[in-house]
Amino acid sequence: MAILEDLTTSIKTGKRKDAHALVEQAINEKIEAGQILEALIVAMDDVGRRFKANEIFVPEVLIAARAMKTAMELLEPVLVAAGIKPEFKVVIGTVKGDLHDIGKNLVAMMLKGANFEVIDLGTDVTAEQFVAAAKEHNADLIGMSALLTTTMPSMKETVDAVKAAGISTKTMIGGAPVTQDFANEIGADGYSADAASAVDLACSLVA
Ligand code: B1M
Repeated sequence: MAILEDLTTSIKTGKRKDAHALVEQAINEKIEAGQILEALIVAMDDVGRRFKANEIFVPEVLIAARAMKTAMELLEPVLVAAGIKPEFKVVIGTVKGDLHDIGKNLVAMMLKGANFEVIDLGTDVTAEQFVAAAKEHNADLIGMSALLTTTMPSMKETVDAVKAAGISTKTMIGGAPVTQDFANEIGADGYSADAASAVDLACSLVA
Protein backbone atom coordinates (compact mmCIF):
# COMPACT_ATOMS: atom_id res chain seq x y z
CA MET A 1 0.00 0.00 0.00
CA ALA A 2 1.55 3.28 -1.15
CA ILE A 3 0.59 5.24 1.96
CA LEU A 4 2.28 2.70 4.25
CA GLU A 5 5.40 2.68 2.08
CA ASP A 6 5.46 6.49 2.29
CA LEU A 7 5.03 6.20 6.07
CA THR A 8 7.99 3.81 6.32
CA THR A 9 10.08 6.23 4.26
CA SER A 10 9.06 9.20 6.40
CA ILE A 11 10.28 7.42 9.55
CA LYS A 12 13.51 6.21 7.94
CA THR A 13 14.28 9.77 6.85
CA GLY A 14 13.14 11.31 10.13
CA LYS A 15 10.39 13.48 8.58
CA ARG A 16 8.26 13.95 11.65
CA LYS A 17 5.53 16.13 10.06
CA ASP A 18 5.15 13.74 7.11
CA ALA A 19 4.94 10.78 9.49
CA HIS A 20 2.24 12.55 11.51
CA ALA A 21 0.22 13.42 8.40
CA LEU A 22 0.54 9.92 6.94
CA VAL A 23 -0.52 8.15 10.14
CA GLU A 24 -3.48 10.53 10.36
CA GLN A 25 -4.38 9.78 6.75
CA ALA A 26 -4.00 6.02 7.26
CA ILE A 27 -6.27 6.15 10.32
CA ASN A 28 -8.86 8.20 8.41
CA GLU A 29 -8.72 5.70 5.56
CA LYS A 30 -9.47 2.97 8.12
CA ILE A 31 -6.28 1.05 7.44
CA GLU A 32 -5.91 -1.57 10.16
CA ALA A 33 -3.85 -0.25 13.09
CA GLY A 34 -1.66 -3.37 13.08
CA GLN A 35 -0.66 -2.71 9.48
CA ILE A 36 0.22 0.91 10.29
CA LEU A 37 2.30 -0.30 13.22
CA GLU A 38 4.10 -2.81 11.01
CA ALA A 39 5.09 0.01 8.61
CA LEU A 40 6.67 1.84 11.57
CA ILE A 41 8.51 -1.25 12.88
CA VAL A 42 9.94 -2.01 9.43
CA ALA A 43 11.32 1.54 9.27
CA MET A 44 13.06 1.36 12.66
CA ASP A 45 14.47 -2.09 11.89
CA ASP A 46 16.05 -0.57 8.79
CA VAL A 47 17.37 2.40 10.80
CA GLY A 48 18.92 -0.04 13.28
CA ARG A 49 20.53 -2.09 10.50
CA ARG A 50 22.03 0.98 8.80
CA PHE A 51 23.27 2.39 12.11
CA LYS A 52 25.00 -0.90 12.85
CA ALA A 53 26.60 -0.87 9.39
CA ASN A 54 27.85 2.69 10.00
CA GLU A 55 25.79 3.93 7.06
CA ILE A 56 24.07 6.46 9.33
CA PHE A 57 25.04 7.95 12.70
CA VAL A 58 23.45 9.05 15.97
CA PRO A 59 21.83 12.31 14.70
CA GLU A 60 20.01 10.47 11.89
CA VAL A 61 18.94 7.77 14.32
CA LEU A 62 17.66 10.40 16.73
CA ILE A 63 15.50 12.17 14.19
CA ALA A 64 14.12 8.84 12.98
CA ALA A 65 13.35 7.92 16.59
CA ARG A 66 11.54 11.22 17.12
CA ALA A 67 9.45 10.70 13.98
CA MET A 68 8.65 7.19 15.23
CA LYS A 69 7.57 8.56 18.60
CA THR A 70 5.28 11.14 16.98
CA ALA A 71 3.68 8.46 14.82
CA MET A 72 3.27 6.13 17.78
CA GLU A 73 1.58 8.80 19.90
CA LEU A 74 -1.02 9.26 17.17
CA LEU A 75 -1.55 5.54 16.63
CA GLU A 76 -1.77 4.54 20.28
CA PRO A 77 -5.40 5.60 20.95
CA VAL A 78 -6.53 3.72 17.86
CA LEU A 79 -5.00 0.50 19.14
CA VAL A 80 -6.34 1.10 22.60
CA ALA A 81 -9.84 2.05 21.39
CA ALA A 82 -10.60 -1.52 20.42
CA GLY A 83 -10.15 -2.67 24.02
CA ILE A 84 -12.75 -2.94 26.74
CA LYS A 85 -12.00 -2.45 30.47
CA PRO A 86 -8.51 -3.72 31.23
CA GLU A 87 -8.47 -6.86 33.33
CA PHE A 88 -4.74 -6.96 34.15
CA LYS A 89 -2.14 -4.36 35.05
CA VAL A 90 1.43 -4.20 33.87
CA VAL A 91 4.18 -1.86 35.06
CA ILE A 92 6.67 -1.36 32.26
CA GLY A 93 9.94 0.51 31.86
CA THR A 94 13.42 0.58 30.41
CA VAL A 95 15.90 -0.42 33.07
CA LYS A 96 18.35 1.74 35.03
CA GLY A 97 21.01 3.45 32.92
CA ASP A 98 19.20 2.77 29.65
CA LEU A 99 17.43 5.48 27.65
CA HIS A 100 16.24 3.40 24.67
CA ASP A 101 12.47 3.50 24.67
CA ILE A 102 11.23 2.77 21.17
CA GLY A 103 10.91 -1.00 21.67
CA LYS A 104 9.52 -0.54 25.18
CA ASN A 105 6.93 1.91 23.84
CA LEU A 106 5.94 -0.57 21.14
CA VAL A 107 5.49 -3.32 23.69
CA ALA A 108 3.48 -0.94 25.93
CA MET A 109 1.30 0.04 23.00
CA MET A 110 0.67 -3.56 21.97
CA LEU A 111 -0.20 -4.48 25.55
CA LYS A 112 -2.69 -1.61 25.73
CA GLY A 113 -4.14 -2.86 22.46
CA ALA A 114 -4.49 -6.27 24.11
CA ASN A 115 -6.50 -4.66 26.91
CA PHE A 116 -3.84 -4.46 29.61
CA GLU A 117 -3.71 -1.39 31.82
CA VAL A 118 -0.16 -0.15 31.30
CA ILE A 119 1.70 1.95 33.86
CA ASP A 120 4.69 3.22 31.92
CA LEU A 121 7.57 4.34 34.14
CA GLY A 122 9.62 5.55 31.18
CA THR A 123 13.36 5.02 30.97
CA ASP A 124 16.22 4.69 33.47
CA VAL A 125 13.98 2.88 35.96
CA THR A 126 15.59 1.44 39.10
CA ALA A 127 14.65 -1.86 40.74
CA GLU A 128 13.18 0.10 43.67
CA GLN A 129 10.96 2.14 41.32
CA PHE A 130 9.66 -1.01 39.59
CA VAL A 131 8.82 -2.64 42.90
CA ALA A 132 7.23 0.52 44.38
CA ALA A 133 5.03 0.97 41.30
CA ALA A 134 4.05 -2.71 41.27
CA LYS A 135 2.96 -2.42 44.91
CA GLU A 136 1.17 0.92 44.43
CA HIS A 137 -0.83 -0.33 41.44
CA ASN A 138 -1.14 -3.93 42.58
CA ALA A 139 0.31 -4.93 39.21
CA ASP A 140 0.09 -8.44 37.82
CA LEU A 141 3.23 -8.03 35.78
CA ILE A 142 6.47 -6.06 35.56
CA GLY A 143 7.90 -5.65 32.04
CA MET A 144 11.52 -4.62 31.63
CA SER A 145 13.31 -3.55 28.48
CA ALA A 146 17.08 -3.23 27.97
CA LEU A 147 18.99 -2.39 24.80
CA LEU A 148 22.47 -2.23 26.26
CA THR A 149 24.46 -5.22 27.46
CA THR A 150 25.72 -2.97 30.26
CA THR A 151 22.20 -2.40 31.62
CA MET A 152 21.04 -6.03 31.55
CA PRO A 153 22.30 -6.68 35.12
CA SER A 154 19.67 -4.20 36.32
CA MET A 155 17.05 -6.74 35.22
CA LYS A 156 18.45 -9.24 37.70
CA GLU A 157 18.43 -6.54 40.42
CA THR A 158 14.72 -5.99 39.74
CA VAL A 159 13.87 -9.70 39.68
CA ASP A 160 15.71 -10.11 42.99
CA ALA A 161 13.96 -7.04 44.46
CA VAL A 162 10.55 -8.40 43.45
CA LYS A 163 11.33 -11.70 45.19
CA ALA A 164 12.70 -9.90 48.27
CA ALA A 165 9.53 -7.76 48.46
CA GLY A 166 7.44 -10.93 48.65
CA ILE A 167 4.96 -9.75 46.03
CA SER A 168 3.39 -12.10 43.50
CA THR A 169 4.00 -9.81 40.49
CA LYS A 170 5.46 -11.78 37.56
CA THR A 171 8.46 -10.44 35.62
CA MET A 172 9.05 -10.43 31.88
CA ILE A 173 12.03 -9.09 29.98
CA GLY A 174 12.98 -8.17 26.44
CA GLY A 175 15.20 -6.02 24.25
CA ALA A 176 17.71 -6.69 21.50
CA PRO A 177 20.57 -8.15 23.63
CA VAL A 178 18.26 -10.13 25.95
CA THR A 179 17.73 -13.88 25.49
CA GLN A 180 15.70 -16.72 26.94
CA ASP A 181 18.91 -18.11 28.46
CA PHE A 182 19.47 -14.80 30.25
CA ALA A 183 15.88 -14.83 31.53
CA ASN A 184 16.42 -18.36 32.88
CA GLU A 185 19.72 -17.33 34.44
CA ILE A 186 18.25 -14.38 36.37
CA GLY A 187 14.97 -16.11 37.26
CA ALA A 188 12.63 -13.86 35.25
CA ASP A 189 9.24 -15.44 34.57
CA GLY A 190 9.41 -14.83 30.84
CA TYR A 191 11.25 -13.46 27.82
CA SER A 192 9.99 -12.42 24.43
CA ALA A 193 11.85 -11.34 21.32
CA ASP A 194 9.34 -8.84 19.93
CA ALA A 195 6.31 -6.76 20.75
CA ALA A 196 3.80 -9.17 19.27
CA SER A 197 5.07 -12.19 21.19
CA ALA A 198 5.33 -10.00 24.31
CA VAL A 199 1.54 -9.80 24.29
CA ASP A 200 1.20 -13.60 24.05
CA LEU A 201 3.71 -14.00 26.86
CA ALA A 202 1.98 -11.42 29.07
CA CYS A 203 -1.36 -13.16 28.55
CA SER A 204 0.12 -16.54 29.45
CA LEU A 205 1.83 -15.16 32.57
CA VAL A 206 -1.35 -13.61 34.00
CA ALA A 207 -3.66 -16.50 33.01
CO1 B1M B 1 21.53 3.09 20.88
N1 B1M B 1 22.52 1.41 20.88
N2 B1M B 1 22.86 3.89 22.09
N3 B1M B 1 20.52 4.74 20.64
N4 B1M B 1 20.60 2.23 19.49
C1 B1M B 1 21.91 0.29 20.19
C2 B1M B 1 21.04 -0.53 21.13
C3 B1M B 1 23.21 -0.51 19.70
C4 B1M B 1 22.97 -2.02 19.48
C5 B1M B 1 23.77 0.16 18.42
C6 B1M B 1 25.06 -0.48 17.93
O1 B1M B 1 26.10 -0.19 18.43
N5 B1M B 1 24.97 -1.35 16.94
C7 B1M B 1 24.22 -0.20 20.86
C8 B1M B 1 24.21 -1.18 22.05
C9 B1M B 1 25.41 -2.09 22.07
C10 B1M B 1 25.29 -3.07 23.18
O2 B1M B 1 25.18 -2.76 24.33
N6 B1M B 1 25.28 -4.34 22.81
C11 B1M B 1 23.77 1.20 21.27
C12 B1M B 1 24.59 2.13 21.96
C13 B1M B 1 26.01 1.69 22.22
C14 B1M B 1 24.11 3.38 22.39
C15 B1M B 1 24.88 4.46 23.16
C16 B1M B 1 25.78 3.95 24.29
C17 B1M B 1 25.64 5.24 22.06
C18 B1M B 1 26.59 6.31 22.59
O3 B1M B 1 26.14 7.27 23.18
N7 B1M B 1 27.84 6.05 22.38
C19 B1M B 1 23.75 5.35 23.71
C20 B1M B 1 23.25 4.86 25.08
C21 B1M B 1 22.29 5.82 25.75
C22 B1M B 1 21.66 5.18 26.96
O4 B1M B 1 20.71 4.44 26.84
N8 B1M B 1 22.20 5.42 28.15
C23 B1M B 1 22.69 5.12 22.66
C24 B1M B 1 21.76 6.08 22.29
C25 B1M B 1 20.80 5.90 21.31
C26 B1M B 1 19.87 7.01 20.82
C27 B1M B 1 19.46 8.01 21.91
C28 B1M B 1 20.59 7.74 19.72
C29 B1M B 1 18.69 6.17 20.21
C30 B1M B 1 17.56 5.83 21.22
C31 B1M B 1 16.33 6.69 21.01
C32 B1M B 1 15.18 6.16 21.83
O5 B1M B 1 15.03 4.98 22.12
N9 B1M B 1 14.33 7.10 22.22
C33 B1M B 1 19.39 4.85 19.88
C34 B1M B 1 18.90 3.89 18.98
C35 B1M B 1 17.64 4.26 18.23
C36 B1M B 1 19.54 2.64 18.77
C37 B1M B 1 19.27 1.57 17.70
C38 B1M B 1 19.82 2.10 16.37
C39 B1M B 1 17.85 1.19 17.48
C40 B1M B 1 17.10 0.75 18.74
C41 B1M B 1 15.66 0.67 18.39
O6 B1M B 1 14.89 1.56 18.70
N10 B1M B 1 15.28 -0.41 17.67
C42 B1M B 1 20.08 0.33 18.26
C43 B1M B 1 20.67 -0.56 17.17
C44 B1M B 1 19.84 -1.79 16.92
O7 B1M B 1 19.00 -2.20 17.69
N11 B1M B 1 20.11 -2.44 15.85
C45 B1M B 1 20.97 0.94 19.25
C46 B1M B 1 13.91 -0.59 17.19
C47 B1M B 1 13.08 -1.22 18.29
C48 B1M B 1 11.68 -1.42 17.72
O8 B1M B 1 13.65 -2.48 18.59
O9 B1M B 1 14.22 -1.81 20.98
O10 B1M B 1 14.98 -4.05 20.03
P1 B1M B 1 13.98 -2.97 20.10
O11 B1M B 1 12.61 -3.58 20.60
C49 B1M B 1 12.02 -4.75 20.05
C50 B1M B 1 12.46 -6.04 20.74
O12 B1M B 1 13.76 -6.00 21.28
C51 B1M B 1 11.38 -6.29 21.75
O13 B1M B 1 10.22 -5.77 21.13
C52 B1M B 1 10.53 -4.61 20.36
C53 B1M B 1 9.65 -4.54 19.15
O14 B1M B 1 9.64 -5.71 18.40
N12 B1M B 1 11.45 -5.70 23.08
C54 B1M B 1 10.78 -6.28 24.12
C55 B1M B 1 12.02 -4.57 23.53
N13 B1M B 1 11.75 -4.38 24.81
C56 B1M B 1 10.98 -5.42 25.21
C57 B1M B 1 10.39 -5.71 26.45
C58 B1M B 1 9.62 -6.87 26.55
C59 B1M B 1 9.46 -7.72 25.46
C60 B1M B 1 10.03 -7.43 24.23
O15 B1M B 1 9.01 -7.23 27.69
C61 B1M B 1 8.84 -6.30 28.70
